[in-house]
Amino acid sequence: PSVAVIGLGYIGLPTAAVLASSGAEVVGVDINADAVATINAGQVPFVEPDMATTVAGVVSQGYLRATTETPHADNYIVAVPTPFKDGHEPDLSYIETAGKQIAPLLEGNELIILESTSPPGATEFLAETIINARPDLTLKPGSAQTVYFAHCPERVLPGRIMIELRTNDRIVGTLNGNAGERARDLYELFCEGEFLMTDARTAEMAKLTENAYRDVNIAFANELSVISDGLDINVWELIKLANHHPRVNILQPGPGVGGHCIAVDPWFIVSTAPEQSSLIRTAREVNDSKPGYVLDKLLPQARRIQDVQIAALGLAFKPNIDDLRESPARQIVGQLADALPEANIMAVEPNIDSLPAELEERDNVALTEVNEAIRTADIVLLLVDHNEFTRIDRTLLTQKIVHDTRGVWG
Ligand code: SAJ
Repeated sequence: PSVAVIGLGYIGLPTAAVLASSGAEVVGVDINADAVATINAGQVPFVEPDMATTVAGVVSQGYLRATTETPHADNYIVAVPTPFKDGHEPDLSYIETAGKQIAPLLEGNELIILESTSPPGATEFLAETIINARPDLTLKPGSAQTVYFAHCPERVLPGRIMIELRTNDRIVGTLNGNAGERARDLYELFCEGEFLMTDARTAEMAKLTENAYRDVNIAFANELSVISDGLDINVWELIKLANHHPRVNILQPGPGVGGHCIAVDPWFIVSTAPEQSSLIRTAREVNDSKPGYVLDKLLPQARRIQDVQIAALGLAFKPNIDDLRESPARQIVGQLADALPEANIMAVEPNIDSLPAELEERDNVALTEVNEAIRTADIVLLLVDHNEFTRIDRTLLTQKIVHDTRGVWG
């Protein structure tokens, strides 16, 4: 089959690569000409374990090529971003643009799969965008002019994408006709998981539900951590004990929830049903308030020390990756730098070579090696449980004020 993957980001590129390595003829489309050139040279524009070798292989064998011009294909996979605008309203403009790019190329009988995480109704919106641009086409199944739409949300975990693309179960939501069956046939080329067939709207909501569930559970843990602080209880011990119960499984508290999924997707539910989503909204607010709570605990201590030296361990949004997007650690370090102009903040992030621009330009923040930072620090603030930090020699921490937001040092 011929497949065009629209959007070569964190989901589109790995998906294009595994499809191509399974024998499909894949064209990847992206507006970023640099990313396109990089891929066509057999390289990758971002790091994901095992992706580089797959991309290099399929590009050199001619199964995958990248372009900025959308081609005609029998199957389209739309994997563009769905960020939110101010007020946490979903921004469907990338989906709309993708639809307008695809519409003029259609001949009838194509399958268009939306993979982007989307608010309920987004697949219908994509279909309407295309049918409005091409009134000669139809959603009514069975004619030569029918175009078929399905929603197959991605659910892969960054850092394990190349494995989980093949092994995760796959939700397939049909908008019209046999779109779901056709989508399943396509994904079966590489996906060994179970296929769970439903309608497009339920599929959209299922993806949001998974991430909102995790967000609510983490918010519960974060709320417990604040309660425990006031009671002089170690929240990690508390949760470990409670989790021994066979029907209790509480996640871990931390300095906040980051990344581009769990901190974003629940808002799509809230904006769709604001009156009914009070728990989901509150969970988001609890998790978003956690960086401020960490700062409120630390700042009074820091202000009591002249020319205070602070080691801030970790900038990524979660352990053992280089992804700093929507990272609470990064936000905390930025706000520390604002609040303490006289401090020396040693940011430690073993997975990057240079600080992000907003920290790089500060005089009081420097990227520092972990042992050096701990040695000179008055205060050690652990923000991310990277392996490099969990295994450090604890004796280095005696004499220091320690804020361990991940509970890794007991
Ligand atoms: N976190 C905690 N405590 C925990 C677990 C996580 O504070 O116990 C924090 C992390 O530090 C991080 C954030 O939550 O800042 C999110 O990390 P994550 O590992 O929970 O999830 P993501 O955002 O990397 O990936 C999620 C996954 N969804 C679920 O596990 C339900 C992934 O499978 C999805 O494909 C992905 O979102 C997505 O793209 O939606």
